[in-house]
Amino acid sequence: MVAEEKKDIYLHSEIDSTLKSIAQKVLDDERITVEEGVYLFEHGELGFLGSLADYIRTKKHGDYTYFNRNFHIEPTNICVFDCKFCSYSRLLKHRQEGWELDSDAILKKVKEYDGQPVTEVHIVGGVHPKMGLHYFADLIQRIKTHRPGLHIKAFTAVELEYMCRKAKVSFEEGLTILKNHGQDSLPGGGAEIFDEKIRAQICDDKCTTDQWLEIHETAHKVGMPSNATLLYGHYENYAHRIDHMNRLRVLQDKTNGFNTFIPLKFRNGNNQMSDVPEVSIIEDLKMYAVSRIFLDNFKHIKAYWPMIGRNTAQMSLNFGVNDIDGTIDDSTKIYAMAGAEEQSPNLSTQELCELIENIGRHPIERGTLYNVINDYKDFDWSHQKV
Ligand code: V47
Ligand code: SF4
Repeated sequence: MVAEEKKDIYLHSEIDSTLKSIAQKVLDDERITVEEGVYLFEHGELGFLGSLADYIRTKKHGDYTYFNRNFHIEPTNICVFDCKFCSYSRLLKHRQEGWELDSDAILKKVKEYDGQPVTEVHIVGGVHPKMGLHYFADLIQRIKTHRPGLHIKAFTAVELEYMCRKAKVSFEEGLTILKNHGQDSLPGGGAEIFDEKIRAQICDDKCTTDQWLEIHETAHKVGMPSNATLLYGHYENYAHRIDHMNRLRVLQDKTNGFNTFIPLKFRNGNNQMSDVPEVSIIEDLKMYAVSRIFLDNFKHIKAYWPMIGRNTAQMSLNFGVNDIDGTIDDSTKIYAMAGAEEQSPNLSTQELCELIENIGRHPIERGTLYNVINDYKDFDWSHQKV
């Protein structure tokens, strides 16, 4: 549908005057305010939010839908912190239930992917008191030396804050050391929810909101881009979600260092918040759509399919999402342990591409920084199994 026809839909459908004026702003390429963001969550029905988000996505990306080929390494699930939503970590006192991989074991895992066409390794885990900045810097260097072309996306701001504190270095010094040893970028985890009161309810002992933002700002300054997440569907309300996105939008205006925004749905399996019901798929789609509309300075919105399942991930592509990540195997345990949709996340490249093509989009394998690696439009799969 061409943009002009779409414009008519927004302006003539049965929506109130505030929603109309928000739609008009979007069509005029104007930024919406915090109050308008909250209004969209509270009063925008799903179809309306979807068309608005899809209009923006189409304008930014056309039919391109991205995925990448990566694998995850989780060095340990021992963690000094005690986030109430976490199903994965084992406190030090329950150490026997945890795992700790030393540097040789991690390098061995990297070597298992030798010869496979992966472009990224994603390294995150619990915050282990004995695995410090210099241990990880050395590990990164060993991985980089072994496979120089592999993009290393590693350590959440939570891990980084702890590493720098223990090593008694500033964030800038710590991040520069890691960068000089070969780290390329930061993942978006640990953001949870920025509102200080809700954050204290779900994770009161780890890095603060201000520290999370400072670490990402510093990473951007020293030349490492990063992602951002938001954990939704627990104690927060719509205003908290918009406040979170607004703090990201302000920082992105300053640094332009964020690649992608990833809303993460709270899953209630096996954690201290198991009494909190999970939100519906409608709410998931609303979250994607409003983030696409609100975060005008973020180029990409990613749905992490192992968490929400391949069907919801496919639907999300009509609600502003233009990237569905793409782990190639079941190398991450974080979500399976929380009751995520995909207990053994494994989609072949062909399946990922079909999922994208089945809704009329154009599958693109990307590198971490959204460089095009392979264009899979109308790819002939009969000769190749990848
Ligand atoms: O910060 C933990 C979340 C995050 C639960 O940057 C949970 O490309 C839901 O951020 N229910 C870490 N979520 C993972 C992460 C991530 C994942 C994929 C890609 C990227 C990227 C980043 O996982 C944590 C927390 O928000 N998490 N437990 C749970 N029960
Ligand atoms: Fe530790 Fe991360 Fe789990 Fe929090 S979410 S307890 S920091 S592993």
